[in-house]
Amino acid sequence: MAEPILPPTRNWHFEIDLEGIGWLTIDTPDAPVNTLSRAALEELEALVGHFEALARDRTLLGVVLKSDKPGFIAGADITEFDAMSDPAVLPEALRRTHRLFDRIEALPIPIVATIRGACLGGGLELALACHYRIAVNDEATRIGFPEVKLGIFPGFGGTGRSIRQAGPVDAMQAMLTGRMLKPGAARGMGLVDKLVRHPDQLRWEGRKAVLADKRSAPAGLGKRLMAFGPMRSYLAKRMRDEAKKKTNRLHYPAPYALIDMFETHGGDWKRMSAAEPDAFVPLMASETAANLRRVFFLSEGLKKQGLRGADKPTFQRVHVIGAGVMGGDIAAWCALRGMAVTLQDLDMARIKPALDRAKKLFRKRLKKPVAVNSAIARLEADPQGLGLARADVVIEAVVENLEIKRSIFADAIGRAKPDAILATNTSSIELERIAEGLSDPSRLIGLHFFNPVAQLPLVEVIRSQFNTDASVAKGASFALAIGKSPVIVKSAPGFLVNRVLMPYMLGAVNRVEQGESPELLDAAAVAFGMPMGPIELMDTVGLDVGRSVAAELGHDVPETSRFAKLVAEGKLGRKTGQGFYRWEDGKARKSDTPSHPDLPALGRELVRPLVDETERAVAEGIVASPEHADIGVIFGTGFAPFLGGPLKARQDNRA
Ligand code: T1G
Repeated sequence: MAEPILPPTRNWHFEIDLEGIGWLTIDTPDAPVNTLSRAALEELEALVGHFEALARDRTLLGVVLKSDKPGFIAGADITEFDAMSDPAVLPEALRRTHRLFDRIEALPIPIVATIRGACLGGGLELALACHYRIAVNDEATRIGFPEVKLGIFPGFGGTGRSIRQAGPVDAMQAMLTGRMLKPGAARGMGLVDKLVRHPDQLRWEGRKAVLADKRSAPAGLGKRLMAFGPMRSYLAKRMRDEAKKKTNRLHYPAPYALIDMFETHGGDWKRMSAAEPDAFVPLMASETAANLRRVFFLSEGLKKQGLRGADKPTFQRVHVIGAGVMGGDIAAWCALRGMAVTLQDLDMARIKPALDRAKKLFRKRLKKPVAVNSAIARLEADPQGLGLARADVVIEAVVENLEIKRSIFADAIGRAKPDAILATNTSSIELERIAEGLSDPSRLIGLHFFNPVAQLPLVEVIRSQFNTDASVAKGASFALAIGKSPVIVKSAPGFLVNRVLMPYMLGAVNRVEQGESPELLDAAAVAFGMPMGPIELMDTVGLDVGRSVAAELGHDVPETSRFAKLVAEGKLGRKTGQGFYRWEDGKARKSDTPSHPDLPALGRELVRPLVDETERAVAEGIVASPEHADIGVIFGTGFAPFLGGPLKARQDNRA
């Protein structure tokens, strides 16, 4: 029926059907997702030249841009960014893409983007240069500008075009947060024009849009108002204040550079886009951007620890034993992520508070009552432990008591499905000691979650000497299935994260004992790039917990120390309202920070024991590679992503 009138290139396939509609398919070879590599853009340039000629001949009525992969386009090709960062190459490359997108927009025939799956960064910028956008309204479709997470902002004209379509408030918000929007939200903002329910409808709706010569309207005056004159300065100031609460300009310059650009040029979308290349180049060439790219690839690499292809397991039912803070929150998280969960504890009174917390989480994250209710229905109180026999994954999170854990798993191994994962969330008992007592010790792995479960992306998958590669890989697969990032860690005291945190926290506590100000130390760690200072962290973790972890790791806390005294007096930190700080409404009350000539240098000093300990953990083979240590410590402690991880920071002489 349809004939390819232009030979397919490496990345594109184009054909015109009998109605005169052109179908342009992107298919980046050898990659799971489509990207706009330099080659793909050059090939597109040639194609657009043909479209111009065909439109003049009236042989082409319009073009539908589509992907046959599960995703649309995941943006520019990040693997090329190191090479592209060269200031001698980048500005011209960007301007060339700007000219290409401008030519697409200037075509007299309608160009319609049909979107399914990921439509991100440069992919969204290309869609915005088309005349009309149709997206599938499903769970897989995500639309957004994740560039800030890579230390940059949109560079293919997207800063201006998103403001044109969505108005400055929503567009800047999308670019500054990097959030991936659901199709409904993108439609509400004006980044997308029409939604369909199913990918199969894209073809029909794309055709209709071409035949009707559909053209998306820019944002109305009401939305654009904030881009004008004094309103724009006001908005820029508000956005800057907001950014300051979250990031330090010295560490993450991209959001601030984008706001500056908006303040100067945001009144005219064309000028905004035209200003992009000059502001973009220094960001792309920065150490921050290089390190954030490293974090992206390391994080993607963690997915390879799971089982893939035909071996990829599916998980439907999770049984959690222990409805305390960790067990309850793990159960809630699994239910949030679509698993059917049974939560077991001795009686309903112990399970109820966990269910209440879960409801709060569901409301906060899912918002829509239908979604909230089905998550609530997926999480079932199970005081009898009936769910265990049906579960694909059994997670134990009861008190840290060896005998209790042994008896739980002795029972579980007899009743659970033979291929179910059996996992303990212990953070302090050696995995081997729990496993030893079992009829098959190879069945037990560790799945170590972090508190708060909903916020920390890391799960340490703990491997005992009895485990096989396949059993830990299955554990990693489960972590991935619930949207967490797994790092496989050898069973050893403190695993990776607690082990490296403890010397950092205790080092700071020691300095407080010697009279230094907690406020100063915390401010220094934050100035270095930590998300929270070590003293505030100790208060947050709980001084009793901190002390017992310290003891397990062989760190001495003298009875006469202020730390030991606070624990003895029940001043355990945030949870009791008093620790090193006094706590009110979940916030530490801090006095003014004493002045210090070089806060970042002091921060660096404080962080040194953490970096040293990470080096030791790698030397002892606790994790598979230095890269796993870096990403594990970033995801488990929040260690400065812009430095690329503790070991990368040391290598760069930054820690
Ligand atoms: N470039 C290169 N590789 C990419 C890529 C990209 N943009 N996106 C994904 N990959 C690779 C990834 O490394 C992994 O490879 C595989 O694809 C993922 O497959 C000028 C500057 C799209 C939501 O930041 O968020 O456009 O490890 O099946 O889990 O403004 O990847 O398999 O070898 O595991 O379903 C902005 C980042 C670029 C998107 C898919 N774009 N990607 O997740 O996938 S900046 C991004 C993602 C830009 C312009 C600019 C996710 C995903 P490997 P998968 P997934």
